Amino acid sequence: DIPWFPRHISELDKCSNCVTKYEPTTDPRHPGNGDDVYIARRKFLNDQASQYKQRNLQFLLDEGVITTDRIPQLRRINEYLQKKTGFILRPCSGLLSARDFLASLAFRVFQTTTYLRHGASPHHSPEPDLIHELLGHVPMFADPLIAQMSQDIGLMSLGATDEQIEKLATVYWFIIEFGLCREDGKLKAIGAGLLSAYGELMHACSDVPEHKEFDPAITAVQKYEDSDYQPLYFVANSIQDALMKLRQFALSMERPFSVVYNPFTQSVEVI
Ligand code: H2B
Ligand code: FE
Repeated sequence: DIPWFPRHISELDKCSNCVTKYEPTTDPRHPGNGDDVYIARRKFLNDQASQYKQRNLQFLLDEGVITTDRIPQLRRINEYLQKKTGFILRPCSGLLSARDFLASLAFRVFQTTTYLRHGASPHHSPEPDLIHELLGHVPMFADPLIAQMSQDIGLMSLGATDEQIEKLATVYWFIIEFGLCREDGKLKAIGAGLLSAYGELMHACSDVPEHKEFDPAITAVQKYEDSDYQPLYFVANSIQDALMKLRQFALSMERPFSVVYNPFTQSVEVI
């Protein structure tokens, strides 16, 4: 019994199941809990995100990608990314299930939140927000090799078992979200979760947490912290090296069929 997975980019309309936790409406730990203005703004944005349907995006050529005087618009970023690597951002309304998130990568689609973290806690965000997506993830998707490896990992996730998805998600977490690498003997952040959270970035590169060498087989079964700073980080040689190992790890997973992506029709064919 193979779990359902998207066969065409338009079926990502069915891949927007949010993991409901850490909501400002219900969770007293959320800094926006009780802030009705913030909750209403976030609801307005998330209602739009959940209405979103896949379609060809209209690119405006006469506008900048990111400017200091306004919140960047997905359309402009997409225009830029499309030219660089063919990746596109599509709005989503929160942390997605690992299965849905990884399935999207198979189509060179990055599901991105459009709300901002609450102003009461600017240095750390236990959930994705626009700053995390744009500063942490988007630069990676503008790199052709990283884009290709991300898509490969996405393709390997399609129809995978829950156990395989859990392992992929764990390695993804420790590398793409919270990974470090060593450069000239110094620790540098490669993970999007660190690049978008100044407080945790300082913590990660200090002597306080434990640092272990990145090895997907070991990393895949490591328990992680998702509501506070990590007590343990994995260190790779470089982001390319880390993604290559993650891709290799994904390719080694058993699956009773294989998939081929057809970029002309934006479809996955199963063989
Ligand atoms: N959902 C959203 N909206 N953004 C992410 O960056 C994200 C996600 N990352 N769901 C995922 C999970 C990832 O860390 C792995 C695959 O679980
Ligand atoms: Fe992320």
